[in-house]
Amino acid sequence: MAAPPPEPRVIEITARRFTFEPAEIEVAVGEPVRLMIHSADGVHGFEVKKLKVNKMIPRGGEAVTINFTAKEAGRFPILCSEYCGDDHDNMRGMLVVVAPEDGGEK
Ligand SMILES: [Cu+2]
Repeated sequence: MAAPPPEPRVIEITARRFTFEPAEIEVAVGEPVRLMIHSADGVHGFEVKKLKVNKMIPRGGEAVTINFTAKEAGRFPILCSEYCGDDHDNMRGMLVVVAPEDGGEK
């Protein structure tokens, strides 16, 4: 019998002027991840240039889902890609992708 595909790990993120919460997200290379991002105020954006991710986060709190599996380790800045006010340029987060642990459980 075929094994079912692995369930992604769900990470909830809140975008609000002018921050992402949590500001730093850590995932592992090869780990399927589902980001569920919602806005606590107006329109924001969620962009990770290196992963070619760019989604508009609407006002009203409805969650936007982004599924991805990181393929390389590193630190990837998260930007707000929709102008949201005076401190928009400082609205930053960080996606930290770590190499899979050696000797982990199979
Ligand atoms: Cu913003």
